Amino acid sequence: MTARILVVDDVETNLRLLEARLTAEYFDVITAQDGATALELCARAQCDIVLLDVVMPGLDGFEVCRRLKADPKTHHIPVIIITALDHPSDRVRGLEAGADDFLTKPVADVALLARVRSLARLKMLGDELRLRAQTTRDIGMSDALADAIADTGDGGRVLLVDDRESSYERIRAALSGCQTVEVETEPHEALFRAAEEDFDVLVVSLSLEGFDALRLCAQIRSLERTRTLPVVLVADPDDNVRVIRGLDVGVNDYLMRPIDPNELIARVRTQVRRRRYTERLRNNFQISMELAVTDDLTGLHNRRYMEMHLQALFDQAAARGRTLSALVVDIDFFKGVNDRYGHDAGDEVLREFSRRLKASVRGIDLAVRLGGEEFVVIMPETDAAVARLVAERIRAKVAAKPFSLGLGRGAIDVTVSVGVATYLSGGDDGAALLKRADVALYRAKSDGRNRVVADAA
Ligand code: GH3
Ligand code: MG
Repeated sequence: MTARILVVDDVETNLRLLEARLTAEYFDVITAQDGATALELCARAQCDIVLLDVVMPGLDGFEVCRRLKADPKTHHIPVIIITALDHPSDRVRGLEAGADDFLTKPVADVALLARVRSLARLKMLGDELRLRAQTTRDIGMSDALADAIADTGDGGRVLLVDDRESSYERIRAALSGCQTVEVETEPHEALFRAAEEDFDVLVVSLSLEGFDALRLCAQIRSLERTRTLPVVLVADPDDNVRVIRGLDVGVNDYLMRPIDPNELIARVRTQVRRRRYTERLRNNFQISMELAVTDDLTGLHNRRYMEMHLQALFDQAAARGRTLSALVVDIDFFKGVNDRYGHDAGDEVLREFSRRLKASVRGIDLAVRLGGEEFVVIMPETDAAVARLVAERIRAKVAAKPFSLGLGRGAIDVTVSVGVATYLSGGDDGAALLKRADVALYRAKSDGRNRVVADAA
């Protein structure tokens, strides 16, 4: 998938120049000649990255950037500010407006493409996470965005990998006002610590003695634990070629020596904010996924999860020419437990039953609480005879030992009835299988309960 870049400049020739260079690299390019148009295009989700000129009539680049970053709809779009004014204070203004990066006119091809590529990669990762969060109807989503917008990027934990004392002392001094900085002079140790500890950003000196800093960066990118950890390079001005290679291996940002403390602060802040934003999305996604597929009371899978996965299990069984069985398990006279001992006691019985159920099935079996006191077990690669045995094992495990009601309320005898059905190749589907198991369960109930009945088919 190619990224779509919005180029914003009031001077037509500048627009065409950048458009031509980006199009030649197969980026999709759209243009705007003023800030208001740019904001509108972004709000309509028309682009992946914005290249923004600073000096424009009306809204200038800083203001456009500030507005993009303040709006939850456009907050996540990476912005590169392009300026002709080679003043360090201007770069810092851009970064403080929330820009993800800046380039100075005339824009060098390599720098332009390296930056655009690395931001495009990051944007796509972020998009994927946001999409997944939306798919699971994540309720915490808007909180994550609000937090991200309010986040100043201060108070992060920085691991500084640098073996020259004069250099790391300068960097530490610049950052220590707003971040917690730990220095690591040993690159191997740095990799280990990055994986084991909880850092927000890695700042790496490109000129390490006797070790290729780019190797460290590549290792950071390849380890599962550190893949998404932001890396900022600090380079000497004559090291441009290696900086470009660094961006190619996935370094997020760089600074040239002599270090401008304000620029360093702003760049690290940007990475800390970005890191926290992605982490929040990731956590939200995990929590909402778990909530979406788990039953609160018992920790078993829920009906929704079963409905999502039953078809896949069927397809797999059909493709491999294997069989598959389903059990429907229902607690006998459960209403009586609630009536006699209270709802809490009933809940405790459901929990204890779930533990016994789980202990009676294999890891690959899908144990589900359908709702109420009705449970389903889907067992891949299990024929009718084995399914019956498992059902009988569950029944016996429940009947063998009284259930504690908790809180010194004593214990009671509980029994279950089980209906069993096995997949017949051709014609059957998940709903039909469960229906047959249900009919068998009904017979187990009417035949006197505390028993297993297999579907006759
Ligand atoms: P049978 O042997 O025919 O299955 O009788 P039963 O009493 O188990 O079946 P019935 O469907 O009449 O009652 C089910 C009861 O389960 C009714 C409902 O109050 C109770 N129940 C459903 N969900 C929960 C729950 O989450 N916690 C508790 N404590 N009770 C629940
Ligand atoms: Mg029941």
